[in-house]
Amino acid sequence: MTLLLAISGWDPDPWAERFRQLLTDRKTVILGEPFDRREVHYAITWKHPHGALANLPNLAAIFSLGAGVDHVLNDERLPDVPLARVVDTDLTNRMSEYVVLHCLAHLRQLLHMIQDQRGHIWGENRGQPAAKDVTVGILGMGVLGQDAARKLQIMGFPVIGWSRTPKELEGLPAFSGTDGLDSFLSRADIVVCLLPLTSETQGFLNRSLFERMRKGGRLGGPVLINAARGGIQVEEDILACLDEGVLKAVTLDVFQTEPLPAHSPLWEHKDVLITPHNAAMSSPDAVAAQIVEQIRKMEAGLDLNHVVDRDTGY
Ligand code: NDP
Ligand code: OXD
Repeated sequence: MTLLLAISGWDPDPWAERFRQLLTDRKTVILGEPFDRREVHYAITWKHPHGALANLPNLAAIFSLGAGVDHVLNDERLPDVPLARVVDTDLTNRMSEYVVLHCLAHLRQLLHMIQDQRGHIWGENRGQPAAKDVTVGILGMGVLGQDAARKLQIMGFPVIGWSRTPKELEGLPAFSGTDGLDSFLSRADIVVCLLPLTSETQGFLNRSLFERMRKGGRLGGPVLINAARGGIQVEEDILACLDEGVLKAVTLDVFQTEPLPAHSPLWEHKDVLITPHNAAMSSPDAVAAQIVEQIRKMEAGLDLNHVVDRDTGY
């Protein structure tokens, strides 16, 4: 039985090494090495080349190395076998660190502080709103959204959430669906996007949404943080809305094209914080062990965890 690692954009070697350590009774191959297609029972993917998982007659399951699976589902030749995604404590904690970091950065006006420092300006008279006066709204109240919400509450932020289906979350006002979106947007000073990229969320962070975000809050305008997927945002609208004052500031970890092209005006914009799609990296140590556990479960006749619903796309 062979495990096929079909990874692009990340170094496959640490993954192969970890799987080989954990599964000594199997063969692990990296796409590009010679292998017998009939022997492959499991495929492990991060942005695999489209079609690379077709013609594997004994394939039993596909495992995404990321929490998001848009990179898998956009392959039109994807075999019809169960697809499981990553739900991992380490990855969840990393994302919450990122969300808390960037909410605090905007609360404490870090972008202005950096500019003041570069200009040798002692800007002590800038206002300093407290976390309790700034509401954070999280788009996407799944595994990552719920954990980030709890950690933001510990920092003192009032937090609200929005999801596709209605939710009851203790101590956390929750909105859902198209009907609940405007109420959600009108209450949030900082909007954090932790949605999956699907046919419904493609281009969702656009001018129409920014114009419906809360105005006049303690930050002097709405702030957007997108740590989900670049395909959810319309970068042209973000830039125009920043320039027109519709948006106050943004943090972006993900982009329509990655790596973000050197000529993108986002790099230079004074109200933009950029990180290189590293809000929450999958760690080979934690994630490979989880996939091996899933393989063992499957082989014991049990159901896989975290199986993706191909109809909803997440
Ligand atoms: P989950 O599947 O656990 O949660 C997704 C949430 O989004 C759910 O609450 C779901 O609603 C909601 N949702 C989905 N579609 C819609 C819609 N059309 N309208 C409203 N709400 C919607 O995912 P995770 O929390 O594990 O991960 C979220 C995303 O974060 C991933 O898909 C990935 O793209 C991104 N990510 C980015 C990383 C980075 O480094 N930048 C790292 C890891 C993940 P409901 O609860 O009703 O189903
Ligand atoms: C993920 C990611 O989806 O790292 O896990 O983007």
